[in-house]
Amino acid sequence: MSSSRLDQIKEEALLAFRQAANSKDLYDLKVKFLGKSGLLTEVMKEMATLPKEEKPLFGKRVNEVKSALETAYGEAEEALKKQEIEAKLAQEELDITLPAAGRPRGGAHPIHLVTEEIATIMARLGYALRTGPQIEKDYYNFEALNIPKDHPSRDMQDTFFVDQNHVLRTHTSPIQIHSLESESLPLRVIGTGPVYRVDSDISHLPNFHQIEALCVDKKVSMADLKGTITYFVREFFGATLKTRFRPSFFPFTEPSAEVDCQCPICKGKGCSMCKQTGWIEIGGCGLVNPRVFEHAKIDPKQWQGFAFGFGIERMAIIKYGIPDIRLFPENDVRFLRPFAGESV
Ligand code: 2NL
Repeated sequence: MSSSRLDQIKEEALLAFRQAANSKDLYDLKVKFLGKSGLLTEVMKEMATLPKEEKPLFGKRVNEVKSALETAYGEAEEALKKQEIEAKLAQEELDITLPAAGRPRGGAHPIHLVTEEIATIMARLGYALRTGPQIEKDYYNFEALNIPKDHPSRDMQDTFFVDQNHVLRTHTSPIQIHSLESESLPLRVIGTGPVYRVDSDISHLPNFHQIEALCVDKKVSMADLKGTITYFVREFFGATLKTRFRPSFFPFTEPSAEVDCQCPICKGKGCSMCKQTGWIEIGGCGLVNPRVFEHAKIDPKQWQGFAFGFGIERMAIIKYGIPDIRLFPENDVRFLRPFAGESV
């Protein structure tokens, strides 16, 4: 009786495993036939009622059936899993042409763009770009530039001191001093980068940017300086704008001048940017003071030079009509995006 019951369970289980509609049903069948209180366990319990001599053979048969069912279960499980994955894949449609969620692109900062533009214009005149250290010895920032010991810029109130002998450079001129010391003459370089001053109000930042040009050659004159700046202003601000020079003073140039150009916003007619004057100051210039050459061990009787310097924030403000210098370090994307060539 037990033996035929065993065959019956086996046939029933094999059929049921094969016909299971999904993994869940199949698992329930496993519990029903092979589980701790399943049918096969029940049959095993009957073994106790058998005569002693039939027990080994019966036990062997139960084990055979058990292993046959386990194999069948494994096969059925695998087949169902495969089926289920295929059904899922057929149902889930993956549209690889769908655009991904946008990721905003970065762009160059306007200070960087203006620096590049100035460097590109000056490169056409043969000027090479130099940067240099932002921490300078007192000598390079002041002494070599003929800035006297009692000059206000040497005061703690105006300059960030790193230690007694080192400062955060207050202008880009020390870059040019390094060039004078290390490069061969004649020389045409522009020095650019961040500079630092103890200064912070609505129109001044403690950290801003400058660009300076230095030309050293034989028989360099004020006419060369004016010609170079006039070319530069036309290229940078617009071909029709005039440039004018007003006498001024810098310790490192003699003679010295302030450079004005016709206001690029109103083209010289008068507006709020140029305070109705039609002119706007863009920087300073002059012929290299012979004392600067002497510091750099260059013979001022043999060599002359001119130099000029601009504030980069100021150039950008004038060119693009930017209302507030504090926008530059703020990094508000609404301000930066149009410069990066993206709409707001
Ligand atoms: C300004 C004025 C200026 C210079 C910078 C210079 C550099 C050397 C020798 C002589 Cl190594 N001069 N630079 C000269 C005149 C003016 O900058 O208003 N900058 C924002």
